[in-house]
Amino acid sequence: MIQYLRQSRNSCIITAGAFFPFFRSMYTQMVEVLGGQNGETAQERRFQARIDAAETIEAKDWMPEGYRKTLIRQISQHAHSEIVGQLPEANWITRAPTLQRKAILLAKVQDEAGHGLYLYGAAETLGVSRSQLVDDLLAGKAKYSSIFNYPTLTWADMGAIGWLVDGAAIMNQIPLCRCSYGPYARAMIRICKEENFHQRQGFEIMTILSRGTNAQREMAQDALNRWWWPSLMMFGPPDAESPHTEQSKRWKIKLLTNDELRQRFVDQTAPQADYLGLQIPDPALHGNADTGHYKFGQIDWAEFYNVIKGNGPCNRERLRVRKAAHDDGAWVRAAASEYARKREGLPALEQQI
Ligand code: BYC
Repeated sequence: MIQYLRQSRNSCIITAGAFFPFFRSMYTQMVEVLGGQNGETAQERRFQARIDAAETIEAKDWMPEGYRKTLIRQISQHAHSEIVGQLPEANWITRAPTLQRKAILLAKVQDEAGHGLYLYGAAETLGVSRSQLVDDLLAGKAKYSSIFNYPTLTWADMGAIGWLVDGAAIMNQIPLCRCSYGPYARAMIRICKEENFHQRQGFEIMTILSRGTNAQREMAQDALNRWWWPSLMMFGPPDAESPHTEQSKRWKIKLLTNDELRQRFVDQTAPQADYLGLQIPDPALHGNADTGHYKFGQIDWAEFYNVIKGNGPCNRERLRVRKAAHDDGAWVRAAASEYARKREGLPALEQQI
């Protein structure tokens, strides 16, 4: 695998591993590059020009260390979110109201596992191992989405998660299908197709409940009350307080800012709540005919920061369950590694069969 070892602001060494021996002869040398404006090296300027020209960056291409690190951070957080995100919904698989609902929920939760795997795979192309990423999660060093630290108290929460949480996820992730890093963008295309189904199944649960008995309508309203504000927090802190947005936009790791995506989500979701006959729990929410956007009330950012620091209602429980599942799976990983090791010893022809 290629490793980029940054030496100083204006120089870097690029080494290529055994998989790309020709890189070794071409590039294993100190590459002196001219300092440019804003302290950018010529190599960094060429890289930015590729981004500005909407070229896709691939795993073997040169990239600034900051770009690689930002991608690893974002993609791995995203992968962890998919994996931890299975837990709140898995809580309802055994209690789904019908066999059909159970089958749908089971398929959705399995999809989340698949999304996690595509994303860990995309992160691995950047030279980090999956086991390192998982260790960071279990040690509490890596983040996952704040939204999965809230409890799922009723069946209506399955509807609210699909409608709001997957709805917010799609809003965030559709632009990522056009992000600058090829392996991430391609993983996102596949994920978004499945997220669409997830969002629709959630909205359908909410539709049935909101047209049902009084008790069902109340249950749907209660779920909306609890999931609305945490869903708005999913998009991250306000732009003015987001340390990563500006650089990530420049690198096209993010295509839109946190506030832009949040506004789009509110604009899309408020009319859907009207259609359901449910009340969004925000007295300040109103459509503005002049701007074509909904204005909404103040988000409780103290709650958001508290959750991402590890103090949300379910943070400890989520990590405890995740760690137990990881420990329980140790024998599967050992068996798979042993199987792979034995296969590597087979002649090439047999390996292909
Ligand atoms: N939760 O400068 P900012 C899903 C952190 S999975 C926790 O704006 P960035 C689904 C942020 O990491 C949904 N932490 O950062 C799955 C940073 O901390 P560090 C997951 C958050 O990266 C199963 C700090 O706050 N989606 O939908 O430019 C079932 C400053 O923030 C959160 C993705 O991961 C948060 N909500 O922007 C159903 C999408 N927000 O790292 C559904 C990909 C911010 O410096 N990720 N932080 O310690 C992104 O688009 C971006 O990473 C974010 C944050 C918009 C989330």
